[in-house]
Amino acid sequence: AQDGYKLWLQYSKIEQPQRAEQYTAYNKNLKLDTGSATAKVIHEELNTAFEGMLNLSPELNGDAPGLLILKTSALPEKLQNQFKALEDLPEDAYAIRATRLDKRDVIVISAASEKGLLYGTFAYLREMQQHKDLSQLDITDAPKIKKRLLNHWDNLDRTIERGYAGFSIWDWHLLPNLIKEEYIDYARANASIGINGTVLNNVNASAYILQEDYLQKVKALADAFRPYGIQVYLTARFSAPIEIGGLQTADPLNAEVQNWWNEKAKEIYTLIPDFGGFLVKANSEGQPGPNNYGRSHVDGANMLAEAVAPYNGIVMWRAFVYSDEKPEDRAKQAYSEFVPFDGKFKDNVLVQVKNGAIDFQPREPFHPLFGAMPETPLMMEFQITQEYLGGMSHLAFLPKLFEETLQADTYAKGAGSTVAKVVDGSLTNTQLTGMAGVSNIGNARNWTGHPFAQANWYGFGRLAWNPELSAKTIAEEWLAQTFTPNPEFVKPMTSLLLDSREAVVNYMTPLGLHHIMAEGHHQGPGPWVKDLGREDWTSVYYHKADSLGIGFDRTSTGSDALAQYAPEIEKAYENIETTPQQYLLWFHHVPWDYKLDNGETLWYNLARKYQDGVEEVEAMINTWQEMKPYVGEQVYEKTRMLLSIQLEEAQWWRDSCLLYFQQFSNKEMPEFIPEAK
Ligand code: GCW
Repeated sequence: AQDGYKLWLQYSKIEQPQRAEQYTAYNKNLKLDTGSATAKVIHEELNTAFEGMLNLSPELNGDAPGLLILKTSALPEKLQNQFKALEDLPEDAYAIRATRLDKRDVIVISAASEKGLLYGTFAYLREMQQHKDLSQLDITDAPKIKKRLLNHWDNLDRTIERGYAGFSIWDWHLLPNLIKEEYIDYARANASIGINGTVLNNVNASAYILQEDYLQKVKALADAFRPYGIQVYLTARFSAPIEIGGLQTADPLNAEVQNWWNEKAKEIYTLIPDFGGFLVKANSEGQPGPNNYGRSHVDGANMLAEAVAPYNGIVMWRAFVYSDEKPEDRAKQAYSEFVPFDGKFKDNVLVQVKNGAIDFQPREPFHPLFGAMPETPLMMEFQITQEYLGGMSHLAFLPKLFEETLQADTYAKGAGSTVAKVVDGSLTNTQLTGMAGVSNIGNARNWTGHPFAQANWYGFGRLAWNPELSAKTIAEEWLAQTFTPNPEFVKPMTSLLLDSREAVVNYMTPLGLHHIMAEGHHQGPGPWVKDLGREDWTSVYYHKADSLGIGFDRTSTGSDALAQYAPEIEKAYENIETTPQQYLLWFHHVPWDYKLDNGETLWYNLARKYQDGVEEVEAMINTWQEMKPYVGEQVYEKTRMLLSIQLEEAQWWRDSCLLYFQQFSNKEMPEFIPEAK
């Protein structure tokens, strides 16, 4: 059944006779050194894939191989020259070539490392699943980012913070003894898109994960993931020395505390020699941290960095801070706090920064920290789970959002200094680079709840490998592999995916509005939310609607958050006329009668956007109806029902936001807005 369990690794039967013939000719005889655990994984994957696509069990290491998967050093001498390019690339790089060997047409997949061979194999299978002509293959590819990580916000009781796909897949109770099939399929899926690390537990951390019994469970997972090139990481609760170590303090400058972390690191690395390191949320939303002891983020991060440094571990220190005391615009606080620390962190520390300065909104300008800390490796944190984009019920293709942030220009070193170049290190020649995605996976049968949320996991992985990939390419790849490469399906569905995120922006937070979601769970509208005990948590604070207008003045007449951006941006956005419309209300408090480019007022345009959002969901529903012949019954029905929920909720957003804002604008509802139900 097409219940979605197999994700994009469907390996559906190839019906087209010419393709099937070509694929069988290449793949029926396979040369592969199966000595290592990773090589065994490669062999198994090929068997599964060829069985599914071609009904073929390839012969292994016979006389006349059509597919050779060999480290470059093990290639027949006459082929070595064709793979020279790999010498200058990172060891995860691979090359795939259709070539000739002993008068035969062959495909060669080669790499310097076993991991490279694994990635090359998955890339090859990706081509096959898209029904590409193999006789022209000539691909050389290398990851542009070193640490490509999922962040699970999974708690030890298996609830997931902001998770919409069931409970955690980590079955702590049955670990370390039971290694579930799901763990292996999880590893396969991640390896297939180049993800090479996973932080198993929530950043709002429990210290218990660091206790001996839990570390045994973590070790079992690390052992299961290792052949797939996936390292395991944990979050470190800053107060763990007190909570599980029996110390009086967690002060990072206290020798006993330092010693406790050093010993803890030693204990972990004895069990898990390739443990990746720690992710830390400190002094943020009530979490403990170095500030509790009058110490800085640098003191805290460097202490942990020292503990894991002897084992090549890293520390990912989050910049998602906004202090309880300071009345400053929340959008400014991370920058204010972290920029002075530039260059002060140890070499094995990355500062992990969310894509925007507020919090994973449907649309945010890029975080001003990108480009502002040239002496510090900055790791991108995207949210794959849809905390603010409709949770489990809305179809929103996030690679479009990720692409928008990555391609934004920071101007840090003049025009063309994109966020992607900050994150991949090329702008400042930074060696340690990373990208994290807050996972949307749970124990749902199809992993992600919404069938189309799988595309966001897929897209995140592809962009972590290569942040220059386009959302369009990702959509096409994912659709072809998950459903069918038939262009009559892929073409309209690619448009649907690419437009879907803008639809959400339109019916939730058009024209630069943000954080007007309902309180706490963040699902559905709540522009009226006030008095949450702190001004910077209330929706009213973000939209600031009053009789004069709407929007948050972040120019020099307001919070001046704009001054945190490069002068090119600051200058353009300081002026309402030259501010991109999509960020209008992010940076300006705009009069209701202000005329936008189309000559209509702000009020009119706001209403228009909300209505556009609703109509875009209607269009999605129509497109989906036409896709019925191309997809399985189960996924068709499920998506159809989810889209109808999305439509209702889009209408709810439109009606409630416009009715609420109308109290301030005092204007008639434009005629295209249907009467609210
Ligand atoms: O997005 C907000 C969420 C919190 C989350 C926090 C963070 C893990 O509402 O649930 O906590 O950000 O990123 O730390």
